[in-house]
Amino acid sequence: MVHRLRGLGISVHGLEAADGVGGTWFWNRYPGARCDSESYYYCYAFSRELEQEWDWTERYPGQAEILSYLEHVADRFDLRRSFSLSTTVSSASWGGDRWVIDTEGGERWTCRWLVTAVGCLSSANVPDIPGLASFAGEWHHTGQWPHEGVDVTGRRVGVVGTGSTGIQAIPVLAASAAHLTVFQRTANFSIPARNAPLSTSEAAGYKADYAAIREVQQASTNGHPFVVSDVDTLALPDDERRALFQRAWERGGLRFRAAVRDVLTDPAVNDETSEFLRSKIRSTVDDPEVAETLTPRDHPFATKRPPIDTDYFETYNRPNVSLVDVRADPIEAVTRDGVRLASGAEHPLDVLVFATGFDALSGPLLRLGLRGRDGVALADAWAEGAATYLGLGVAGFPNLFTITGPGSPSVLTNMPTSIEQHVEWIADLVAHLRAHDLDAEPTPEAQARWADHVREAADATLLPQAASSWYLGANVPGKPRVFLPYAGGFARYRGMCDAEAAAGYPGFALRSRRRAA
Ligand code: N01
Repeated sequence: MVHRLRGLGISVHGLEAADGVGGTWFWNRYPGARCDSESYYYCYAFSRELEQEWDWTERYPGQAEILSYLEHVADRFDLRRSFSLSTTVSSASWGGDRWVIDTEGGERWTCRWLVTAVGCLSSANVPDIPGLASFAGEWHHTGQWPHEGVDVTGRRVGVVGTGSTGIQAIPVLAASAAHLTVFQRTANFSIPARNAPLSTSEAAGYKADYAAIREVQQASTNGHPFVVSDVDTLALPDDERRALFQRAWERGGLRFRAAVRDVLTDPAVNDETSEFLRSKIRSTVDDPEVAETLTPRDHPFATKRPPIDTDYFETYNRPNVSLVDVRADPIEAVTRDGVRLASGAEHPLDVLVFATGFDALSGPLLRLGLRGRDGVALADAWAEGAATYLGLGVAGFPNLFTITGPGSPSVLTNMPTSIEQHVEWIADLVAHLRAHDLDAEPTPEAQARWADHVREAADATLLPQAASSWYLGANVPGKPRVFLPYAGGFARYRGMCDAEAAAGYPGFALRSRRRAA
């Protein structure tokens, strides 16, 4: 965004809480942290030179490699001079004709346009468990992992949470811990990632093919360069259907979904797919009781964000790993020595890891302390749940634009693709506002229509069936239940954003600054 606005000749400055660049990849340094999108397309597309000069080394990039890439981008485009690091925004208020931003360090910034790039998954959700402060060992949330690392060699480690993060961290922690106890509340589906080094010829092939790869991404439902199969899996004989699932399983990763048409819209297709994945858990995990506890039965496959893994289910065959079902026997307290369950069972621990996710999508924006027209706090405007127009702006908050905000495809897509689409769209809007000396904010009518459409788009899929999903805000106690991301597909969404711009932004109230002055 900074690069793009600079290109328009606009004075731009970035405020960043961390003391380095990298965002999610700066903070999430837990053991096993790796991207679920493949490296050749989990990257920027705005610079052909950048695409060609950067060499990815693995099918899925690890945290350290992505962080080096982002540091390279910051240097390559000379971005650091436009950022203040270690600068946490404490509040931002619309002052009538500009935004006034205060930081925790006592600085004050003003700007005409405020663009948020705070990410969707940056507000750590640490469960409020009685006694945590009394724990004599060390505890960490995966999204705030110590930069010096945590040596678990020979120690007793507990992990709470079996989402994408827990599923990545558990096998790596188990390899060095004396004992690993996994506290599972909801069993999850997971597909083998099948990570491997990227060969020179594969990497060269991707580089030669980027124009076509980007085209497929732009036309896709979720920003991944996968063409969704047109095979009607239900029409196949059982053995052929299983063979299709098996081939997709062997190829691994998020592209498993692309092999199964209608998996998120047709319950019968989803049932077949979910049953195939459950059979894989049974055939991988030696102890049938442990396998049953690990088998998801409360939500259809992919209605919660589907994790991908390296040896996740295999890890439960290790003698130093135990699984505790905290749905059956909930965590009652953290004690000085470990975790105590409602039954009174005690699990002594030296290290406790919370892989418990985030106050997703709305949380990072609420933390900014935003106040719009008439001093209305975003927290009040969103008391019934986050509402935006196109996920790009909020009624009552002039000249505020939200990269991958709630109500946009964001977390249902390959994030760099959605981020770039928003950056381009916001840059065009800002150029329009500057050219015509206008302020802009979504109209309440457009925002209400969009909220209806976001709901309809989710209801046309099986996604709302996952009752405990963070897509719905269900993972944070007291958070309003609203389906937050837009599930209507990336290409369709991009078309709607383009149409909004082409029509002169009819969903926005555009006010002349001259008249206001
Ligand atoms: O968080 P999650 P995450 N007691 O919310 C459990 C992205 N990501 O950090 O399902 C006990 O998915 C909770 O249980 P339940 C990706 O988009 C990407 O794993 O609520 N358990 C669940 O098992 C992902 O989806 C990548 O019943 C508690 C877990 O903690 C998103 O980040 C890698 C609990 C939280 O799972 C978030 O994933 C990792 C409690 N009080 C993540 N509270 C890559 O691309 C929560 N849980 C690499």
